[in-house]
Amino acid sequence: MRFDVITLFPEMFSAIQDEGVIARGIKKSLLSINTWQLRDFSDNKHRNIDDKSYGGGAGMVMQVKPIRDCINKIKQCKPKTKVIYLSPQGKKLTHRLAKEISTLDSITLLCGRYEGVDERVIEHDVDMEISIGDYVISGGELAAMVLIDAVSRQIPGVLGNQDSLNDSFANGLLDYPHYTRPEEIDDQIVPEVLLSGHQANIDAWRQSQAIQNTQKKRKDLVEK
Ligand code: 4H6
Repeated sequence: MRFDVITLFPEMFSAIQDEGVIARGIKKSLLSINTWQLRDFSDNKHRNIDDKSYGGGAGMVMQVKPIRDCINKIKQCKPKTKVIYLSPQGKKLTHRLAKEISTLDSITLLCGRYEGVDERVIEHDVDMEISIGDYVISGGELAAMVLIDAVSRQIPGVLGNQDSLNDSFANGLLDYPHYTRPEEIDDQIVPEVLLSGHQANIDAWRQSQAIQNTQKKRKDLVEK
């Protein structure tokens, strides 16, 4: 999978490219991230890509021309790329949606700043508007990085083992509790079954804990 990212802050993406799961995926050539500085598509010497909002108000709006030119440039190389705009108005990102996106060959992520992009970009150039949750953040970059991480983990071979199969949500449930050494600390002990060596009992206990956890912490997931 190739991610092309359109942003005013390409340096932010070093946060996910230099270490961790995504860095490993890049090393194995299972994925690549290409950033595009939107200011390079400005048509003026100040490198502006935004202007005042029609109708008034304080905020600035990202203009159509630089964004459209940048997308068209990416499409010269990847004509079938799906353009995703990260915004609070988008369809909510879930495990299921991340998995669907992970089957695509090329994704272009458009990161908004200011008040977002001119609506005509959404109408004409954007294939899918996605939100990472019902809250506002200062720019689309962090949302794009969340999407890149969640999608990349679903690409076969990106995770060392195939533990994504056991992720919370992969089976519609939350995770079971985890313990490591020591067996006892400040009078808190590890559940006996985990020390028993009886794998069938351990699996059954974990499954039942996952169900109880989901009941207790996320009733909404159980009802669905
Ligand atoms: C598009 C439009 C994504 C992008 C407006 C982005 C939350 C999410 C942004 C804005 C985002 C999400 C700019 C509006 C800052 C508020 C960038 N916020 N905003 N939930 N912010 O996925 O002001």
